[in-house]
Amino acid sequence: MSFNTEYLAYKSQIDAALKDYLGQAVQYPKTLRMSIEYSLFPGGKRLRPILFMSSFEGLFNGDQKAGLPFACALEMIHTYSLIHDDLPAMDDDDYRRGNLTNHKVFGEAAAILAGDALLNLAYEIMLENALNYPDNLSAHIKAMKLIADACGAKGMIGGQMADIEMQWRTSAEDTLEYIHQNKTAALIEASLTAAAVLSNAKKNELDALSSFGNSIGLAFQIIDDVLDFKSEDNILECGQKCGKLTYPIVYGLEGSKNKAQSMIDNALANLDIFGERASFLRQIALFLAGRSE
Ligand code: GRG
Repeated sequence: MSFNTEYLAYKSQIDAALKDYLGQAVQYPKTLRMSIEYSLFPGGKRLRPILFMSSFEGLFNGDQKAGLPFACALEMIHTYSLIHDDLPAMDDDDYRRGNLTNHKVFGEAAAILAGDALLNLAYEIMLENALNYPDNLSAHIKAMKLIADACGAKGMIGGQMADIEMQWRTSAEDTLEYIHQNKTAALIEASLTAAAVLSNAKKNELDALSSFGNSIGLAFQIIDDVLDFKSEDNILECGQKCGKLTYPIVYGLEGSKNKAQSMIDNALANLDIFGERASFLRQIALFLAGRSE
């Protein structure tokens, strides 16, 4: 099967499961339902759930039924973070994925509540799933905790706060790393390590996936930053005006590209212990390295 076919197969499996969960989760109040649905569908790349499913099934032979609730929960958490990130109090964006942002369509109150509901729903479905696996309950709890940690105050929320407030740490490099490690990389890393923990994987496998996830997460953010800049002039202008700390501002355009490449190399090296079983994950890393949008 080609990489694209396999990617799309995972994506349609995840989309179908998300539709099911949404159907069961909320019909009334209608605005809440529509606001959630608007951001969840058609959605984006579904990167985090695909990372989870491809490692859970591909590396550890995990059972699809046990994994899908985790995959959907990861996408729900990601979607909540984007809805809230776009709000006027945060990034104040009018468009996401080429469409009006959630609050522009449904208003700020509905957008805040849709995000809250998605975050809650993520734990509702993971907890309900855990009850179906009493023999593996401790692994379910550990995997959920790992996800909770990644998106809490010591993870995504902390990273977002630091990004907004720009409280300086010891240096620009250190501050930048803290922000993106937490805002972006933590949930990507947890999408892989949760699969390992749920599968009771060996420590070296967990460590390898953790390092793989962290490296692609940071590379993903660096590439995202690089795509926002067209030239070194552009960077200087933004450094003076936007007040945001990004990789090109700290490392320059070429320096950032080199940094992203070395992270992708490190990510790939970490997959060696899995041999052929990791070929899909390898291709995801290469896809992220070469993405143009
Ligand atoms: C509001 C607590 C809270 C956190 C928000 C994720 C996040 C933290 C902010 C998003 C800001 C941003 C543009 C980060 C760059 C990297 C990133 C996470 C991009 C969006 O993720 P994709 O590309 O999105 O996986 P799609 O559209 O494919 O779902």
